Amino acid sequence: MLPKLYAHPFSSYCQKVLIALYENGTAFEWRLLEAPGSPAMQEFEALWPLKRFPVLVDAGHTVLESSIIIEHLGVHHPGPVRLVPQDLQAALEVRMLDRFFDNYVSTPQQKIVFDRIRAEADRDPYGVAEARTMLDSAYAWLDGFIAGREWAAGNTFSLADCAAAPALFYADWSHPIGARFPHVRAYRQRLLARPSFARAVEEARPYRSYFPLGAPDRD
Ligand SMILES: N[C@@H](CCC(=O)N[C@@H](CS)C(=O)NCC(=O)O)C(=O)O
Repeated sequence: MLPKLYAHPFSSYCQKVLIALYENGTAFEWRLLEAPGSPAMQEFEALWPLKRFPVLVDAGHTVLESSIIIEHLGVHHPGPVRLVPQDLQAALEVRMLDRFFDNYVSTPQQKIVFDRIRAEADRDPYGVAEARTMLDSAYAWLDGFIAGREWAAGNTFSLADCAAAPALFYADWSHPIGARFPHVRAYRQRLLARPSFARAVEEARPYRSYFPLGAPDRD
């Protein structure tokens, strides 16, 4: 049986996993989380009451969290592109950078977006300002770190780049990566040109009207 992925094409954390699947041409069954009450949605809600996606079900195992799903795919469905290095020290750096993109790029990016879909009275301008400051700090650190590197962990595309691609894609839409961060902007472009991510971006294109801040007319 193929692994089943409960996911939505416009979701950044789902794209992170899709990149890993596409890098290795791994066959899987899409369980599209689109219509409320659909069979896929009901299965998903029963699997994971916290209702965060993606979720992977593989050979009877329910696998939660995008990073762990990618690690699981590497263990159980290895392909030509190893996304977590075998070398333990190199793997630690990849995991550290994966945490950076999730915690300090995706999390503040989502704070900005989710604030916008709240009722006006429930909005949190202080929290949004903090998120913008966090993104500026993350961009500044990354600009120095990524200068001279092709991919996050060096010359080899990894789990960290799977995390970086959708994180920086939507972060730039939510809090633009300024011209003072040329290395981050160039890295984002390299990620957009990577065929696995380009495919995920194309598959998500029909859903751009869902972006609460209004999707820019680019990318
Ligand atoms: N730490 C989780 C984050 C998953 C997550 O936040 N997914 C978003 C979609 S990109 C979600 O489920 N949003 C639904 C909600 O917040 O209600 C992971 O890495 O998989």
